[in-house]
Amino acid sequence: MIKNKYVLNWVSEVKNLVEPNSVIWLDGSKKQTEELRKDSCKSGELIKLNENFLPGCYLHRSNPNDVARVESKTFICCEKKEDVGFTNNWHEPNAMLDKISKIAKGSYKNRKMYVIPFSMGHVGSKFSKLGIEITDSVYVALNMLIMTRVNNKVYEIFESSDNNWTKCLHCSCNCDEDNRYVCHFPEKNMVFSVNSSYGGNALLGKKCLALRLASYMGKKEGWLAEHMLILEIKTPYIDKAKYICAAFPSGCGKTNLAMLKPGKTFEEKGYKIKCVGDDIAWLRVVSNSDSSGKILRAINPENGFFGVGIGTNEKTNPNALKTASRDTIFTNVAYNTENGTVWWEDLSEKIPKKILDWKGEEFKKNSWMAHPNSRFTSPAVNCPCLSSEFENPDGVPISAVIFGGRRAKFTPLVLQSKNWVHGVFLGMAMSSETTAAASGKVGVLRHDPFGMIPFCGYNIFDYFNHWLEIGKTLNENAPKIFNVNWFRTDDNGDFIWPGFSENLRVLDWIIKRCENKVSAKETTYGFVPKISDLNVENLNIDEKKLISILEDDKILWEKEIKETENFYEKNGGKIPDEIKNYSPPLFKKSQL
Ligand code: GTP
Ligand code: SPV
Ligand code: MN
Repeated sequence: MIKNKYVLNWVSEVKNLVEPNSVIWLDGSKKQTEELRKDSCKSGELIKLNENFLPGCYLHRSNPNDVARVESKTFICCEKKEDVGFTNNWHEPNAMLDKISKIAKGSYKNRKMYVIPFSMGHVGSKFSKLGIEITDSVYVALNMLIMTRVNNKVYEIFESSDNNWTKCLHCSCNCDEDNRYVCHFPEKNMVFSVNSSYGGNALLGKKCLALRLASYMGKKEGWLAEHMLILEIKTPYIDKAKYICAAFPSGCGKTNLAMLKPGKTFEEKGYKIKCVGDDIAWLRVVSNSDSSGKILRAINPENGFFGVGIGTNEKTNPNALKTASRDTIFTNVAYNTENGTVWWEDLSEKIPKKILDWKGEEFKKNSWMAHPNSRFTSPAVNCPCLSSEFENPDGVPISAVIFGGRRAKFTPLVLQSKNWVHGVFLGMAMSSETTAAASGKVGVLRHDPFGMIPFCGYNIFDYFNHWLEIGKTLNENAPKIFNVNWFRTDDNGDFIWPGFSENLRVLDWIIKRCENKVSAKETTYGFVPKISDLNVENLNIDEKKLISILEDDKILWEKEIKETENFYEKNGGKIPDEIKNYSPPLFKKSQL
């Protein structure tokens, strides 16, 4: 138990509200975790998988109405509506607190209340933030134990942390969709979520704290909380490892890029990729150790991966499969009843003979066996390519920032911005086809600036300006900014670029650009590779098609810029003057 009086007061206040029959403080110990796992198997919340094939692994089936984040039920509750901007749902805080407290009242009756003190980021680092999640779901508790740092050191640091931590209250209730709310109270440093126990709605350290509230804190304190992977890359032509951050919207390839396994051609040359993070990055401007000005450093605040099942296999992402081969909770995947393992579409060519779908039902033709947003929750330490810098409390220095998304017909394979300000525009101009990570239609093109549309906890126009300010402090040491697109399709709807391990060819060009080792073709809208500079050795791709995705289409950009400007104006804002007027002028005045 923690003795900090602010902590005790809040825990007791919550206890009075939710009325549990017992309170259990989680400490992350093996013994306690094992007890929770046993309890959850008894209650049916988890199914133990075959210890020989998947040691320490469990299957969880969520309520079929509760399979993804629900953006329409996600609110930022603060005093002034204009503070949340057009990308968030706003609600007056006290009225919302009243409403959800009524829903939560007595909802832990005959249930246990789990109190989970956690650290996002390395315990005690200046990058890190503390939180306490209270939940009545043993599934949520076990996920939090994987995704965040929960240990004795966290308990110690809480004693001297006064009120400086985030309150995260989760109530399973009866999973009633109509009364589902995920509410953030930035001014109270609090998250309160009811009637969903799924992923980003319920593991409150993740999207709620580490993005929505953290982005708000970052704006106030001068740093950035981003929906970004962090990867380490070693190339034969540079002695030191380099680090790249990449922001892609949900379901657009962060985990896959972060765990990329180089193909034979690159491996033999000495290329290595290590993973620092796969979903969230916290970035700070700090003085460089050799006192050559300021640089951007990043940490991954999480301690595990909440990865997408579908599409993950031995070919596409062997590192993720290894990561999920022990001590993992699988959610909404199919169950191979013959050998007590799991399955999802594309995991293997053949569907296992004896299988139950994600709802626990028999095989049905033309229906998903695993849910499209089925996930694995695995500890970071399981990852065979985890970077040794994962545990560096000072983070890693960032050389390049990449933006990207799913665009079947627009934006080239890779494009380098002309400078930071232009790079911020590329982030603002991001659009992507929606995926199963959030409820709603899949494959609909929508604006998703910086991959943050569901996650920026304050006015997105202030966020754009915050990015511009960060660029000014970094000055000439600012990372180079790029845009990539692995998802261009041909007339048959097939992906043109083979993706996955082959994406290293693009990373290679990006690093060479950062190191001034390669020139580029300059277009009005950025720099693209000369075909001779992209390593296509042993790559099986039609040259004409490759050329088509390397080209930067002027006409489409003109249309896109107009559309982007209209979109922001329609929503009561505008492209910052700095972008409109910056020098050298990349866009004609009439275009922006
Ligand atoms: P969130 O966890 O929702 O934030 O997703 P993410 O951005 O980490 O995406 P992830 O890496 O899990 O990939 C999502 C889907 O895209 C999976 O089905 C992948 O198989 C697929 N995918 C990832 N990278 C590529 C790629 O390079 N090409 C193609 N065609 N598909 C990819
Ligand atoms: C995402 O949707 O971007 C995810 C999954 O990473 S969730 O944790 O549910 O937000
Ligand atoms: Mn994500």
